[in-house]
Amino acid sequence: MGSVLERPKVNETAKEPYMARKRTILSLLTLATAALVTASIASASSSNGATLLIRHQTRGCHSWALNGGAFKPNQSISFVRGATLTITNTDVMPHTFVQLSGPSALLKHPAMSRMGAVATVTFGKSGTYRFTTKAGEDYMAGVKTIGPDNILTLVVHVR
Ligand SMILES: [Cu+2]
Repeated sequence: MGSVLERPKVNETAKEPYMARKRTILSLLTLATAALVTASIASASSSNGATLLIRHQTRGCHSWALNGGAFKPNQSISFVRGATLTITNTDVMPHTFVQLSGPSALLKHPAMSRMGAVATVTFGKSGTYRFTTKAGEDYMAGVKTIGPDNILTLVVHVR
């Protein structure tokens, strides 16, 4: 730019706004690239699938865990569009996976009515989906639990 200032020709000063614009466009591109990198980091935490395991436990009767994480009745996860959640029910009672709100998810075999039954849910649209399960009666008599049965809830955010 120093040489432009040393030789102030009319046509070269006319270039200035163009050059300035070009720099602005370049820095916008840099920002856009940074945004894309940020987006891909964000989508790394919003995966394209997960597993959800329902188990029996004495306190609260049942709980569930995502991807081998902590068992707790209320879970949430972020997915990219097209992600599939695989649910396995190892509880001593049936659970039917039920959608409460959000865009319609594709549920396959939601009635998990034997030990080890598997359901899948596929998320085709962006939005916030809410689920619970409807628990049935124990498969066998004499199962003892402490406290009221947990109500399992799952919130799924899809980008
Ligand atoms: Cu249970």
